[in-house]
Amino acid sequence: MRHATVTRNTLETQITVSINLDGSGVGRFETGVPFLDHMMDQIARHGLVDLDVKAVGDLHIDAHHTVEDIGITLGQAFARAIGDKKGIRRYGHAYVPLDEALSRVVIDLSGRPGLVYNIDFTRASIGQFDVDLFSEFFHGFVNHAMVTLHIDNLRGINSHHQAETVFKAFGRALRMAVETDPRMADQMPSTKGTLTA
Ligand SMILES: [Mn+2]
Repeated sequence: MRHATVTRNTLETQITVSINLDGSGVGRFETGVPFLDHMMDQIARHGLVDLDVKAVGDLHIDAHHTVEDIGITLGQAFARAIGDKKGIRRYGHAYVPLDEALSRVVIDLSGRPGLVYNIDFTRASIGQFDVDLFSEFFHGFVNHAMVTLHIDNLRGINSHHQAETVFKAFGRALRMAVETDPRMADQMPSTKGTLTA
């Protein structure tokens, strides 16, 4: 089983993330940021990963530190769980629609952090949730998961739909990339022989 638990404590947030890449899509979230919980549930369900995220953050200021630090801690847990990447597909991609909205996410478990983030949200917030924070979440994730991630919302009118298609596509792309490829056996999916740097 490829799984990991990471706890990250700062003066701003206290976060524990457990991830099982070979799970069945079970999500448990107690972060105090319900819309982020709803989005991370998409990662679990569509990524077929088990994800348990507990966070206590300085929400009396705003959700910024909590959302960013959850992205960081999730990235750290992912990096630990994926291990040496032998025998995996490495690349993953998905297009996901939801009514009028359509998003595409492409991931490379490259060992190098990189984010291309292209979402033109039609509203500044979804309920209480500031949509700027999605960028913070994904930056935190890629910088610590050490992956290359291209996120494009191709169209959409409803901002809840825009966000949800991004997170569902992210889950699907992640699932494809972490899956073992039986033809790869225990080979590294790189001519360089390593994906750790
Ligand atoms: Mn929804």
